[in-house]
Amino acid sequence: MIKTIATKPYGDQKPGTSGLRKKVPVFQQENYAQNFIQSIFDSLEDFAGKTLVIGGDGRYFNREVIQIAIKMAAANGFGKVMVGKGGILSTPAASNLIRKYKAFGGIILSASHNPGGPTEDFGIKYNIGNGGPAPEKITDAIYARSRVIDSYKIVDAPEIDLDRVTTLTLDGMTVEIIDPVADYAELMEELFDFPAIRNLFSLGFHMVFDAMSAVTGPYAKEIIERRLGASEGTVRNFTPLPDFGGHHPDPNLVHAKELYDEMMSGGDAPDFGAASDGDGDRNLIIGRGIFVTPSDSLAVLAANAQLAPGYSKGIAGIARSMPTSMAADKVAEKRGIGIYETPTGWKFFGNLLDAGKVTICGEESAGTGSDHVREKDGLWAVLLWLNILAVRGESVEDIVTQHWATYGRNYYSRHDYEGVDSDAANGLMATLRDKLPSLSGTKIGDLTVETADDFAYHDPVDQSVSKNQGIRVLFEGGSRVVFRLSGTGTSGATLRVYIERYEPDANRHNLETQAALADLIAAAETLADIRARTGRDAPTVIT
Ligand code: VG1
Ligand code: CO
Repeated sequence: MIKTIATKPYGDQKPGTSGLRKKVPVFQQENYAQNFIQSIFDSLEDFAGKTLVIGGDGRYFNREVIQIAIKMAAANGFGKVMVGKGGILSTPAASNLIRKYKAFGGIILSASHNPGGPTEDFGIKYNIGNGGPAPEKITDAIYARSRVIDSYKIVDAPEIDLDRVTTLTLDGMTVEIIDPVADYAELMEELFDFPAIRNLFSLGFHMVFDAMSAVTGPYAKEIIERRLGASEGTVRNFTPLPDFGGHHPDPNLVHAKELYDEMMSGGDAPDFGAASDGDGDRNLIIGRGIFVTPSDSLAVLAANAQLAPGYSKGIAGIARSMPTSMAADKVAEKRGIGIYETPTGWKFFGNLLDAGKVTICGEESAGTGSDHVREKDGLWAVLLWLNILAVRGESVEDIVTQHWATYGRNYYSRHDYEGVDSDAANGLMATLRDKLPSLSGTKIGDLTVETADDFAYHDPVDQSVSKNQGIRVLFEGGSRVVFRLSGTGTSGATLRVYIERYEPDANRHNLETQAALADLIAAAETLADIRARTGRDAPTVIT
């Protein structure tokens, strides 16, 4: 039976970089999740009888919201929902399902790399029929709707058993509980040379993968250990836990420090270390003795993708988010293929991928992916690396060093100041913005500002314009500093400062990154007065 329930709008349901993210207690307010889900449905057209994919990263509150979403989908007229068993679907696996089964769209429950638990983070994201995150036109409509919503529709029914693969009917709608891993694993087998990778493992190649007690555990177990024959124990922390074991499921050098230390431990270290985040779309790549920055990883993967069967015809072009280093641009220039610079967030890659302008995309925040789905894909990146390592028969360090020798090295680092007072962070950005017109030609230490602007993106496919996407200061010689505020945080503001320096000289490719960037780090402080404005002596996280 369909019930229409009266509700009152909340004013704060504006989706950020990747969906709506709030603390769990915020989501637990009366009808909070229901309001947002109904606002999504109210912003869509012509979905009667069609299919909706539903799943999440298994974090605290996942199961409750999945029950709500299924019952609301039935009440709103969807014909079918496909739900990952146990409520589990990694973000890239959900994207694949939407595409493969030509679903109308999908609801993904995740706050990605943010911690989980009763007082931590939760999130809801809507993906469209191409499998990718809803573009701004839709997220703006959802937000507008959420501000005036006065009722939602839900089917009155008992709890649905999510833990058995089965098909049932709910008030005329089909509910398919599916194996969350099978379709995704099949896609990976199509893209990569599994026999070559199996052979690599049989020769004693030693890998460790940290699933960070998050969603990739079951995927990595099936693919890396069962299908590729890596020894049992290769995949660690493989059981998705509602609170990720109390950790941040963020595969960076701070939150995956144990893995990093192991990989840096010398001659006995594994050949290859990797990790993925809460919802499985990010990746961390570390070779024995060498951390590969996500920006470098994007460039290396783009330069070598043709070694994997799925990309044997070559790639059409590369897209990167604006703050991502320009290492990928060097590859594109040399290959004579397109290079696109988009705002932060995967939703901006969708049009370029759909139009066939690019094959591989990446972000400095550890996101890499291709046209196989419309989300970034952590395990995909790990498997492409494995495929390249298997074919080239060289170490990660050798491959990266040779890459730098060929293209030059883009020293790169991101400094995050988390949990900063919002007014202070906004003040810092506003002051910088005001300075922009007068910056060209200014000298800071030995650096001279060439240009400075507030990045605006003109989508070449649908001509939409997105403004205020980050302040970038470009120095003579190709170095740059970028400032922007995070759109995924749930308390206060996070200031991100991105720092990059290009070094063509191979004799200078062995510097310590922070040292290589020291003059630019100092220039960022001079430009933005970070210490005084944030009250912080140092960044919270350096990646
Ligand atoms: C961050 C990253 C961005 C990424 C986004 C979602 O956004 O910088 O590159 O696409 O997270 O990633 P922001 O606005 O906080 O800088 V995930 O893995 O949290 O879906
Ligand atoms: Co993520």
